[in-house]
Amino acid sequence: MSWDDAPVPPAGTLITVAPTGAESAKADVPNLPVTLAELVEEARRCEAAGAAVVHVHLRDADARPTLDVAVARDAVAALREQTDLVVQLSTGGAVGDPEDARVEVLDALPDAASLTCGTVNFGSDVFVNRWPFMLRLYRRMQELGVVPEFELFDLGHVAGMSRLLDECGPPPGGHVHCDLVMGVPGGMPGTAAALVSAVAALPPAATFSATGVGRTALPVALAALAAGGHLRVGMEDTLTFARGVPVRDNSQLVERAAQLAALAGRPALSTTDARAMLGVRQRTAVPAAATREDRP
Ligand code: KMH
Ligand code: ZN
Repeated sequence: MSWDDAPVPPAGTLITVAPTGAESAKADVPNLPVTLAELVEEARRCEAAGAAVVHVHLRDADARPTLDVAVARDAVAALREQTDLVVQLSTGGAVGDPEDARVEVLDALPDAASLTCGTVNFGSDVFVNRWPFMLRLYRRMQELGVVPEFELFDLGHVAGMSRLLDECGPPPGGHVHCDLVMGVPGGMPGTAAALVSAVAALPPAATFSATGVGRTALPVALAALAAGGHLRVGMEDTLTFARGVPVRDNSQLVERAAQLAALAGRPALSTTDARAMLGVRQRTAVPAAATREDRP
């Protein structure tokens, strides 16, 4: 018996940044990245700080949430050109967005896209994800080869994800990765106990990241690392860096996530390793010299 016989945790930590979201208004949060230029610049800084995936919500010319496919195509192209991040489009959009638009945004052909696995109360609203819609979204991702990230806001969503996998088979790339979105009023609380319960219910080979909204950001990040999970951070979920201190920008949150990951002995994964883990196609069009590992 050696003290080193304990199960080996994953070697690195996948850091996803969710820089914009659909819930905050630019008028209230002036440093929120909403234009394409702001999004790309923020993404570049977050990549340099340790992010490997960018979860993208789009805004129109008036900074309002949009699922317009042309806007999405431009964002996917610009992010691919100027970063090596895995580009994950949101299909959740804003509460109340029509189902057709939430599916059609996949025509922008991102590397990956979110797929929420059930309906949930969302503050004073309801974020509706009917079972037939989940099936439609998942099947379209399978057709297009877009890798899903299953968004789980509640314990019942874990069952929704398992039901999708049972009925439709594995996702493109073959690997199941989900994100526990915790602390939304109406969803599961952002506590270590809730995280442990959700993780215990995941399919055996699945990996997970977790994000805690608002003041649950740090406890959830620490619990996720302790449970062998990965991290999502960003201004979609957190606008306060510490009590009474507003977030400076998304890279500040990524830097802190990378520090926590390093302290946990599982430093931030490179974009190449993130692709391998998630089953996302490697960038064949990008010369090796342009990947993050090779940049000065
Ligand atoms: N904005 C929320 C209603 C996702 O991106 O897929 C949904 C959301 C989930 O953010
Ligand atoms: Zn989102």
